[in-house]
Amino acid sequence: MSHKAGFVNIIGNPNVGKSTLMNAFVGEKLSIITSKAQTTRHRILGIVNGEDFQVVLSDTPGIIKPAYELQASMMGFVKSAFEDADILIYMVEIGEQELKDEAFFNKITNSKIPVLLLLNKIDTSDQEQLETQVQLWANKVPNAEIIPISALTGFQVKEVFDRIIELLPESPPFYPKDQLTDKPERFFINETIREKILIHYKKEIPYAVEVDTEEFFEEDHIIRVRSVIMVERETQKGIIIGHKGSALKRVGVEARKDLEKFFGKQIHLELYVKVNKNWRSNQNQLKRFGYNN
Ligand SMILES: Nc1nc2c(ncn2[C@@H]2O[C@H](COP(=O)(O)OP(=O)(O)OP(=O)(O)O)[C@@H](O)[C@H]2O)c(=O)[nH]1
Ligand SMILES: [Mg+2]
Repeated sequence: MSHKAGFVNIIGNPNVGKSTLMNAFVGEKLSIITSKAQTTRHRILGIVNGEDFQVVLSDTPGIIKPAYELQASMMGFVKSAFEDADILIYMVEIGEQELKDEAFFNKITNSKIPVLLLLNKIDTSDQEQLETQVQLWANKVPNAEIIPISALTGFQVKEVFDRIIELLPESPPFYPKDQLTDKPERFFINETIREKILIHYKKEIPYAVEVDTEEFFEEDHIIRVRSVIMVERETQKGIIIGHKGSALKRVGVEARKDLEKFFGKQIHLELYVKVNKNWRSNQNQLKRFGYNN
């Protein structure tokens, strides 16, 4: 029996719905999703296995002009996603006009591999706007196949997946058939906590935060976790903790609920906050947190 497999890498501007789409394909919440830009900071694999296929999806950070080391590393992940793709998914959202980074945009328009341009969030548009947008992107990226979708409602998501399978090259699988992702358990704990921080704190705070899980003990019926929330400055520490610890407590309660669903087990989650001065601009710290490319 023939077997198909390959890398399908999702790229695009921040906040267009890349992570929502990957989670929809995989059927698990591998990537965190919020209404804020720059939610995703890593390249995260989501693997969909069938008897005669393996689709290795990559969710990537939204494309930005990097202003500090962390963002430069995030763009390194995007770059790597261009290098090993068998199929590129370029996601745009309704109303969007351009990809801000010209070099990346040229890579897309000159791509030798198939490009699926997914016009997302069409649940928020009408027919007329949709037609104008399809025309706009057909002119800008003539080498792409344009498919309007809604990653949120699932509209046309199955059709995109079927098209991916058609386009996939013949190949043996790259990963064991029961593998879902390339990231370890601790990564999903860090990300779930960071999602709650993105949701509950304003302005610069979420962008100054990194989460590191220092302890992870799995017992029969419970997983015991201790994670540190790192901020860049003393003032941010106070804001994260909140009045009598109430803000931090809310993060802990909400993250624990999500993690219990994700792991299917009771979770004991201990959180504390630490200042790690300017970690976003420190190469060694970034390497330690997995931003090494
Ligand atoms: N209305 C609508 N909203 C959507 C759709 N897809 C995603 N969203 C919302 O758009 C926001 C961003 O979604 P994400 O999946 O986090 O976007 P992203 O491209 O991964 O963002 P970054 O990781 O920051 O680059 C969230 O609030 C989603 O719920 C859609 O099809 N329709
Ligand atoms: Mg994302």
